[in-house]
Amino acid sequence: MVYRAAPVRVPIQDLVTASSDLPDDDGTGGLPQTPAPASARYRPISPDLAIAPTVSVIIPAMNESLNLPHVFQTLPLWIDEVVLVDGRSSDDTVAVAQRLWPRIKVVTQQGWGKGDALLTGFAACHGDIIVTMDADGSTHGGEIVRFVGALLGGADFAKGSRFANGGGSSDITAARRYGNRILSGMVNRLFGTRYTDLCYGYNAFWARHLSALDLDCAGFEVEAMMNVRAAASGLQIQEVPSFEHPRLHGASNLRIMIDGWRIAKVIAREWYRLRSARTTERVVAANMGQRADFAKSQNSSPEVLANPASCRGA
Ligand SMILES: Nc1nc2c(ncn2[C@@H]2O[C@H](COP(=O)(O)OP(=O)(O)OP(=O)(O)O)[C@@H](O)[C@H]2O)c(=O)[nH]1
Ligand SMILES: [Mg+2]
Repeated sequence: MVYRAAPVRVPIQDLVTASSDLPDDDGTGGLPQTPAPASARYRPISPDLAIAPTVSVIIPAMNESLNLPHVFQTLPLWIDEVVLVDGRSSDDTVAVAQRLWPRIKVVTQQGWGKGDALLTGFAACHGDIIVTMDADGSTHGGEIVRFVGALLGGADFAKGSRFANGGGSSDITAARRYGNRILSGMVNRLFGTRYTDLCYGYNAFWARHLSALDLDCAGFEVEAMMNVRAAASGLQIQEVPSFEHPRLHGASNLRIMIDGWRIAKVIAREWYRLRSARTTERVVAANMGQRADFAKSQNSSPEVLANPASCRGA
C-alpha cells in the first residue's frame, strides 16, 4: 500500500511547478482534462514534508466555547476535515466552532461520554488518517504534523505520550500521574507493550484500522481500549511526544476514581478476551493437527473427515 511508504519528501518547488503545469487553456475554465500528475496529489505540510493522504481531525467538545478560539488557532490549514462532536453543549460551542472554522462538520452525539463522542466522529469522518484531540486547549494542533509524520513513516497507530522523551505536561496532577503509571504498567505487563502514557487523548491512526480497533465503549476508557486493541491486533504502534497544557477555561469532565476504575475494568476485560481468543485458536489448531494426522493414517484429507457430506456421491 502506498500509505505504508516512508515519508515522501517532495521539494516544495516541484509541487508548485506540478500544480501550475496543469492545463488551463482548453476552454474548460481551467479544469484539467488530463489526470493530474502523481506529484500534484501531494501537498506540503511542513518545510520538508509533503503528503498525499487526507487527514481528518476529530474534536469531542462539551461546553468548550471559551476554549475553541485558542484550539482552532493552533490547527494547521493543511488538514482536510475537522469534525466537532458536540456533547449537547448548553453554551454556544457549535456556533463558535462554525464561525471559527467555516468548513467544519458538526455532529451531535446520540449517547453520552467522550468514548461515544469519538465513535460518532469516526463514523462521520472521511480522511485516510484520523487524529483525535481535545477542545479544552490542552492539546496543540501544531503537533499534528508529528503524528502524521509517524504514520507516514510506517506506523499504523501514533500514540501521543506526555512521558516519552520530548513530551511533558503542565496540567497533570500527582494523583493522575500515579494512576496513569499503574494502569500503563498493567497494560504493558498483560499485553507486552511498552506504553509510557496509557490515558492520553491525543492520538492518530490510519482510518483503515478502525475495524481492527472495533471500539465499543462510551466513556474516558476509550483511550485505554484503543491502545490495548491496537496492540492486541498487532498494529505497528509508535509513541509521539506531546505536551499537555492546562485546560484554559471550564471544568474537567474526568472523575478520577470512577474513570480510573472503568479503565482498569476495560484492561481486565480485554485481557480476558484476548486470552479466550488465543485458547480457542490453540484448540482449533490442535484439532486440525489431530485431524490431519488421522487423515494421513486413513489416506484421506482432513476436509473430508470434517465434512463427510462433501464426498457423498463422489
Ligand atoms: N462530545 C463530548 N465531549 C466530551 C465529553 N466528555 C468530555 N468531552 C470532551 O473531551 C475532551 C477531554 O475532556 P476533559 O474534560 O478535558 O478531560 P481531561 O482532558 O481528561 O481532563 P482535564 O485534564 O482535567 O481537562 C474535551 O474536549 C471535552 O470537551 C462528552 O461526553 N461528549
Ligand atoms: Mg482536558
